Amino acid sequence: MAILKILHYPDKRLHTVAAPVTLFDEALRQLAADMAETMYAAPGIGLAATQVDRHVRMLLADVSETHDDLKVLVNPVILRAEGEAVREEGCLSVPGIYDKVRRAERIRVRAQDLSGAEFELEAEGLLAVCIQHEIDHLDGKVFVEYLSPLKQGRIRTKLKKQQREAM
Ligand code: K1U
Ligand code: ZN
Repeated sequence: MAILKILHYPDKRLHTVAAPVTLFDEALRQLAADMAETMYAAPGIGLAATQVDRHVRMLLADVSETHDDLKVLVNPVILRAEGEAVREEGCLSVPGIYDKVRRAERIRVRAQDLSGAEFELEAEGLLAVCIQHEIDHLDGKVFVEYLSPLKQGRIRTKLKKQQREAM
């Protein structure tokens, strides 16, 4: 397994729309294993393939405290979204920035597993928020895009400065 490099906002590659997965092969399983290692090491509760510069529709989520409830969703589609919740979000691609975002409170998702088998999942609370956040990544959207243009500008300036200082 390997720890992959996570792209940081405002990297343009984070705005790539990921392609559907059509091949459920060993390379896909290896990518999922590497993404899991990367997510747990970060540490994070979710990770989309987009964030590690692989533009295929696969996301991981594990909101358990014990890191033993890994969910791998390939080609996820939200079938139903209900209610509204405003929660503080973070993002491994936007380090050190946390802000409130309004999303659906409960969702039903259809996805495929690493063998290509279809399944459906009901999620609520943090898991529902996390899956919506990761699907946004697959669609090329970063959570800061829900914030005001003023906040987005400040975040961009702060992260560019951090990146310059790290060079
Ligand atoms: O997509 C990502 O960048 C991962 C992100 C997922 C997420 C967090 C909160 C709300 C919505 C989506 C993170 O995991 S940020 C880190 C984080 O929230 C966390 C890290 C360790 C323990 C608990 C939470
Ligand atoms: Zn994120």
